Amino acid sequence: MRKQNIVVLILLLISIVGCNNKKEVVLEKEQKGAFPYQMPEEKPNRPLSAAMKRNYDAYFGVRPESNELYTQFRYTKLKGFDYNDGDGTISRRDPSKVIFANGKYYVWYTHRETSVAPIGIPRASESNDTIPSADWDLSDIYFATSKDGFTWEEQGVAVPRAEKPNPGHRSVTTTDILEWKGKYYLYYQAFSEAPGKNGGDYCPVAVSYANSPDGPWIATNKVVIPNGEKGEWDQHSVHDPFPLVHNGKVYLYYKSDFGKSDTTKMVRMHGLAIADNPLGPFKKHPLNPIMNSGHETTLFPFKEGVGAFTIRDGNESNTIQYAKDWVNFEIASTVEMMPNAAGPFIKDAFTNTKNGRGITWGLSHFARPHGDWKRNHVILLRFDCDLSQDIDDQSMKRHHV
Ligand code: AAL
Repeated sequence: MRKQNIVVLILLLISIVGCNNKKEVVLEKEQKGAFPYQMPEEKPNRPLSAAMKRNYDAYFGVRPESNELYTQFRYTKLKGFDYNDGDGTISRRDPSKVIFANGKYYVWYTHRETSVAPIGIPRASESNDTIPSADWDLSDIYFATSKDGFTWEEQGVAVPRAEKPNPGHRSVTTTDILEWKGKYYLYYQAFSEAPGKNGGDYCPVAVSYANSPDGPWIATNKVVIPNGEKGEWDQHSVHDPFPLVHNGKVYLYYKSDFGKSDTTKMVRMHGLAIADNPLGPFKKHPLNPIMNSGHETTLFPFKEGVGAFTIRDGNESNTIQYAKDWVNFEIASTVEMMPNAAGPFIKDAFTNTKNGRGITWGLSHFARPHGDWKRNHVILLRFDCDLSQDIDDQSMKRHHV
């Protein structure tokens, strides 16, 4: 009897497997033939090539023509900043987000005014205080205002270099703005030695605050986002602080240049630090780094999550990414000609929104517009884009340029 049962069981198994194969065969027979003219909206239940599988997967799940997080970028020269500056001795770079207050737009940025130092000079040492070692060495933070976002008026220094030995006495750069309970906070890279000395831009982040965007700014002379401990990914550089308000807290995203110290092998990734109070203490997220590519940080609340520009460096450069939980980023689209160091105008950057509207313009920077790589000179530009829930015809987004 037992033997018969085993034989029956084996025959049953063969028939099931056979049926399945038959089902596979039946599917192929039913679906045989060219891919249909009207592209199926949903992933069709038929044998697909790797490329067509990707066409329906999360990464490419939404084609650019209907992807709210796809955009092209347009650039406009600004009026009011003297682009020539004589022989280009003034560099303006790494603009903050743009805010609107007192009936006008405000932006803050790194401003370096020194004799023109050719690129590639031996990295200046601490003693060599007159020759900048980079576009952002020996810099101060300036601000400018505008009525329309195209014509700007430079207002002068907002945050000067600190007094020795306070953090930032060598250079204060790459700032960003937070508005919180009626006060304003500028976070910035606080260099205490020449950027590039010993091969890396070693600096933490410090903060100054004011009751008005016009200042006066009071320096806390305190580091609020310290370098990581020795051996941690962000032990050297904490760059590009980018604060937003989410869940009633300050979410401050930043970038670190880490790994090999010489710039050709440097790895650049982004981290997140969160605080209940703009002056800290900030707690670095345990999942850091939370983005594996990119350079300067640019993010924007979008629906319940946050969008991010991933520019220039890394496997996922030239993408726009999205994190529903503000921590775990997925690729939402691949784009081109992304703005460097973009500081967008974000209506709901600080409103603790649960439905971010997105962005359509801001300022960015452009290096060596004269094409002479031996001459440091960086200028500010305006960028326009279509990363907004308020654009009614998403399909038009591919036909701007
Ligand atoms: C920028 C930013 C940081 C770096 C340097 C100035 O693009 O990534 O600020 O230190 O370059």
